[in-house]
Amino acid sequence: MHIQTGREATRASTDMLLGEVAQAEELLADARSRVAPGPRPLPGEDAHTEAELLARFEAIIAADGKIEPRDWVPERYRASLVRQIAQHAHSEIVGMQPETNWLTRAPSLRRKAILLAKVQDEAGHGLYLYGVAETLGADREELLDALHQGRQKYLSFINYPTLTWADVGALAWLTDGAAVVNQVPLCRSSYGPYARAMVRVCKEESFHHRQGFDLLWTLTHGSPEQQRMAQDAVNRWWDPALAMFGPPHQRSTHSAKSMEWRIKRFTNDELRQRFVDICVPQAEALGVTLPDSALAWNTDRGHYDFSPPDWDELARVVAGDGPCNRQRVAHRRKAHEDGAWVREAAMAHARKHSDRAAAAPAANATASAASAASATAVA
Ligand code: BYC
Repeated sequence: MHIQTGREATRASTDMLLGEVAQAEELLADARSRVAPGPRPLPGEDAHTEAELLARFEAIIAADGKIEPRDWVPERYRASLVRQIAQHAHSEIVGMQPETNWLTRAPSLRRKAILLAKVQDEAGHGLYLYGVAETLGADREELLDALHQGRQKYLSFINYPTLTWADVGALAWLTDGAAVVNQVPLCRSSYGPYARAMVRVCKEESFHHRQGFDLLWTLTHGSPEQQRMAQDAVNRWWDPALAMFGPPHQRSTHSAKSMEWRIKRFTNDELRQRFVDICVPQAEALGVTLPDSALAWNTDRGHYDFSPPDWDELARVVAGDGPCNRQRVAHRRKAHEDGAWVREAAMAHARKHSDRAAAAPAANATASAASAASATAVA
């Protein structure tokens, strides 16, 4: 009998997750055909009552179709999506900070290039997601104000420090790994623009996760000092990664409604369990120990048993009292202020372009009138 090695199991789980992304991509392509025919009513159309609009919305959800930006949606659906997508976008852009800390200290040109690419990807993910929130009528400036004033959140793990180079690997292996597990089902989210953004994001996050694994692999196969660094970083990032999935189901305020609307497909606990089951063979392949004495295979359940993270700590960090909350928000505000001139220059450039485009037909019309007049004069 062939026994799967840790490395084979690691590759198999990555392939499985990317396979699910590919399936979601196919479902997205034919989502239109699953929706009952007929015009999609818009708000304000007298012909449709609110009850008809709601029935249409519910039919799209029930058929596992996609809601698109011009569709009528109940206000609670819209608000809940904006809340989640804004939190997601903020997590991407504030999440660049723990890693940029190490860009200037990467141990080789190759590692530096990889890390630069990863951090740039995260900026890109933030942009897709703010764009998705805008399709729901949100204003990007207002979302950023809400982040800077602490009215909107970003994920808790970002408020922990990256103390050594090994943290760059552990953060990517564990938190990008958790992000992929969490986001693969979001590729099947009922909101079309969010689902499409997630397909691309998941493919990139999968690369982030693999480069984290590769970085840690190098350290765990290096000197005893490097092995100790890798283990220490894994010890510190395990609980923040588990907490990324959110509170347990009975304490989750949004899950039930989000699942009914097919924004989310699984509970926070189901996804957390999936992550643990995927991580254990990967840890074995790396040669690191996961810091949980309760971690054990449970034959009856067909899953690993594990200890939950400290929920009080999660609540404290989300409320703003983690090790780096103040530093992260202050840095974000400063980056926003420092970038004001770039935004102004981009807006001025865009205005110039649209003014030129608007003036072009008039200028062309004047030119052709003049040439017609001169042609007449010659004749
Ligand atoms: N940290 O009812 P619940 C990345 C909040 S970045 C902070 O379960 P829901 C990366 C939750 O927002 C991309 N807050 O909520 C970047 C809610 O608060 P509000 C990461 C948390 O929405 C750089 C309240 O607690 N991916 O990967 O059903 C480098 C109640 O929770 C947390 C995403 O952002 C937390 N851990 O489920 C490396 C995924 N957990 O809004 C990597 C998108 C919960 O009522 N988001 N809260 O004030 C989601 O999938 C869902 O929103 C969550 C929570 C699973 C996070």
